[in-house]
Amino acid sequence: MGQILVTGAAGFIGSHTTDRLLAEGHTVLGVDNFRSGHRRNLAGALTQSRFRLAEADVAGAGVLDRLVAEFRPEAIIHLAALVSVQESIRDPELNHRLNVTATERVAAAALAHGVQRIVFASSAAIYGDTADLPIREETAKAPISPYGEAKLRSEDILLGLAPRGVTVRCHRYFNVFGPRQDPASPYSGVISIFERRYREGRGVTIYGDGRQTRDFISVHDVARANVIAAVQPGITPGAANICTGRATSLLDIVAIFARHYPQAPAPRFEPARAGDIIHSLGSAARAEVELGFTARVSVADGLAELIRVS
Ligand code: UD2
Repeated sequence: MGQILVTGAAGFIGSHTTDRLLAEGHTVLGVDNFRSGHRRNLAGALTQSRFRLAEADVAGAGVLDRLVAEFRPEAIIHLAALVSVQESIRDPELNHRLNVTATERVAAAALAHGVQRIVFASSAAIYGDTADLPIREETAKAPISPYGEAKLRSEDILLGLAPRGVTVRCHRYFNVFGPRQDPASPYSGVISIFERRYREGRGVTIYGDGRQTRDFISVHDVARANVIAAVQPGITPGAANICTGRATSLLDIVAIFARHYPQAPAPRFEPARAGDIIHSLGSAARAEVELGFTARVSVADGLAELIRVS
């Protein structure tokens, strides 16, 4: 069993990844500054002796270096980030610090202390708005936000470590959903917003005609992909989409919620948001070949679970 360091461990994806590592018997050092993560997400992890939590800013000079020197992980799963695309537009400097400088710290600490693997939270945002669907990894990279640019730059930094013996896997997540996703902002993931509104008996708002589609992937599948990339022997370095390869429309999502909440008010329709893309869909083929990873949780099952635990 391995020693794995998880940055952003108290976040949405980080906490599920931590839970899965612990369930598989690994020892985990979680690092989080609680900027967007929450201690409550680690309630289960904190009861386990194989888990330790460090409250620290991974972008800070020397911070990660000290933690890695002491913990000696075999792998780092780097999920700490500024996660809001809107915030990256408002504050590009903060975006750079949290999404690029932090990655540089991860790379430097890995090299200095012989970490064998890095798994990195990249994003479909590196592709920008492309009409060429499904999006394969070879598709041109044309990010349209500082967030997407920083994720692409971070991939380059980390994949550049290959000649120095570090196996890096970059995971380009599509639209991740599931328990612990924060519905607080209007720009939070649509499923987290809809779940809360249905639970509270309020109707949802659909921007556009509802026929827009996304490749929604359960956070449980994402956590499983992260763990495979961190611990499975014989993984080759590289980048792959982490997606389902299936398109689901907002009307499909609303229909599923309506089965669980038959009394809910009908959705309100408003004009599409400026800059909204109509369709996003990934090709899941490369992750299957390179990681042996295929998403297992259907949107219907994922929503049923989300509704049950929320
Ligand atoms: C992602 C980013 C977003 C922006 C966009 C660029 C997230 C959560 N969002 O948006 O910040 O960078 O990519 O392409 O990472 N919607 C509704 N009602 C609501 C909320 C959303 O109809 O209450 C729509 C929204 O207009 C969009 C769809 O739902 O058409 C999905 O929205 P999303 O923000 O969950 O995901 P996405 O991929 O559009």
